[in-house]
Amino acid sequence: MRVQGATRFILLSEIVFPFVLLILGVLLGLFQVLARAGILRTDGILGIEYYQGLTLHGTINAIVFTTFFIVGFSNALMMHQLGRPLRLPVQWLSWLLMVVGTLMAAFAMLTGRATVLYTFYPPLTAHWSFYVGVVLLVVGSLLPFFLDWTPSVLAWRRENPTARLPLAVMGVMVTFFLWFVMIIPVAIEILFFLLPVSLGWRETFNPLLTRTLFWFFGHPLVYFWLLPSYIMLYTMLPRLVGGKLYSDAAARLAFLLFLIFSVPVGLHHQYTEGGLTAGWKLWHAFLTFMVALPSFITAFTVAASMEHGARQQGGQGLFGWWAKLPYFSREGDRWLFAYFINGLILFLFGGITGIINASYNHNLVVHNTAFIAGHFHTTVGGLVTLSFLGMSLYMVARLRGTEVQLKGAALWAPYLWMIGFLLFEIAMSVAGFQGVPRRTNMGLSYTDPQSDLYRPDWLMNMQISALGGVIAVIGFVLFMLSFFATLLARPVREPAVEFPMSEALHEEPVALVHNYRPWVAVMVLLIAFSYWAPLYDAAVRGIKAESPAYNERFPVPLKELQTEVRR
Ligand code: HAS
Repeated sequence: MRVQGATRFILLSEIVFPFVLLILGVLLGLFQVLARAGILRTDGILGIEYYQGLTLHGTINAIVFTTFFIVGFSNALMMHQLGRPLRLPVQWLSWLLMVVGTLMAAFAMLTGRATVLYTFYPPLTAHWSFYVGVVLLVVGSLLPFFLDWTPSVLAWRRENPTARLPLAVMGVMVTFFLWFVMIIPVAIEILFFLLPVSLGWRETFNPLLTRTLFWFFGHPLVYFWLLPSYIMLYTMLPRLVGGKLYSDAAARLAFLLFLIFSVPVGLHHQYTEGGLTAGWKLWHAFLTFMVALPSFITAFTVAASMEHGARQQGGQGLFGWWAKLPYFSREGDRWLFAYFINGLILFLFGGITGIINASYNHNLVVHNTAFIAGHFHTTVGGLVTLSFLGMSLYMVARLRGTEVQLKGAALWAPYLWMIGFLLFEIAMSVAGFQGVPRRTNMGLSYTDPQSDLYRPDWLMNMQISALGGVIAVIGFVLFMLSFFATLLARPVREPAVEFPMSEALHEEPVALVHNYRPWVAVMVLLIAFSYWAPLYDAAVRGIKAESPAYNERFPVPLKELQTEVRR
């Protein structure tokens, strides 16, 4: 599908703008690992203080880069799959809100007014521009879903009353419906508590309630990141390996299971928090195991699709077919496979560590340790980032009408990223068992021989994790070279929106995966059931300590400390 003018500008900038910010995010990640290993012993770099850098690293990489990419990718995919142009007024407004929101949040973080980490836990308080920026980014990201894709899907349905909704379209709609639902609690947190305190309209907030609202959003957020990767794995990866998607119904079932299980699990981030009843934590633990189910389905369906493709290429035997996958192929679009397979390898570790985190009693060993950082660098930092990077390069080449440049660099990048983060993950997991904390400038404490806090037994794993971080950053630099060379190369064909879409091998006639109403009903009921009591605990009868705002770099209006502890 040809693309020109404003549509092309919007799509390209939704990929390129966050990527430029990601460069800063990745650099600050390098600073983190070097500081934690005691190689850098400073409380800042380039004028950016350690926790300010950690806030920028988390917010840019996990919120800004992901949100922009997901909107840009979904815009292009919806155009391609439904064969309809984008509604430009909606897209301009969405683009403007996202860019202005990002710049406002960036201003607050870069000037030290929002050193609150990406979880913005109260009583840490940011300047109002940070919260308003986040709100604008989120509102902007939702506009295309409501005002562009939904009307397009309805129109498509009217024109094709008997056809099945394309799998990729269904994936995008589930992702954004989930995004809309999870935004509700965090919007309440920001609009009713954080923003009023930051502006001086309220004096205190209740940390337990605001954290509970945050994790109501915070865990489904990870599936907002993951589902676009799954769309690529189901609808594109099979074609790249010369095969077909093994089961269309299994893919749809996986998306629908995410719809019902992604949200009511947030208490697994709060197992150690007082004031919430143990029984409800256990209930959320059970549901967390349920949300791993669609990922298990994905593991088997994707493996079966790869096997089908490899056997079409002559692969034989129980394991021999693995050798027929295009690990280092430069032919056509097959280079993209390297991004998916390396992401999948990392996600095997991300999945196992996630299940360890989810286990109520194991979590007590790993919570707030380096283990958690290991986990999320193989999930959001693994499969999600690699598939987003690979697809960014693919889309930039198509939208500019250029060939992918420096294909060798583009091919090696995901392998280095995978090796780096595998090393990082293993070292951080062992370190977590040793008790190494997360979110700590260890270069000025535990890995500094001059410090009273020095822990020589923690040093080796921190150094291995730094080595992993350096290898991954070398991979990122290779990617960056290929990305910019491709962006700036001379066009050789018409700019287009194109994707390597796969067919399905089996399209089972399972009515339930085509009827969304019962799934949405179960989703709403399960969320209501799982959250009414924790919210009641947090708001009314748990540890209800009203806390004043805290920000060391800008004064938050505050009259006096009010603490009220109730049973
Ligand atoms: Fe998580 C904390 C539990 C998935 C991200 N998670 C985090 C945090 C982040 C994060 C960012 O229960 C930190 C938040 C913070 O700052 O405090 N997580 C889980 C569970 C899953 C899970 C059960 N997480 C993710 C995904 C993320 C992500 C996905 C980002 C995209 N996580 C937790 C818990 C905590 C947590 C607790 C709180 C910990 C604490 O105490 O603070 C599951 O969804 C995972 C299911 C995954 C699988 C893997 C399937 C494998 C596949 C690959 C197949 C490979 C193939 C190729 C076919 C079951 C699909 C093989 C090829 C070869 C060559 C071998």
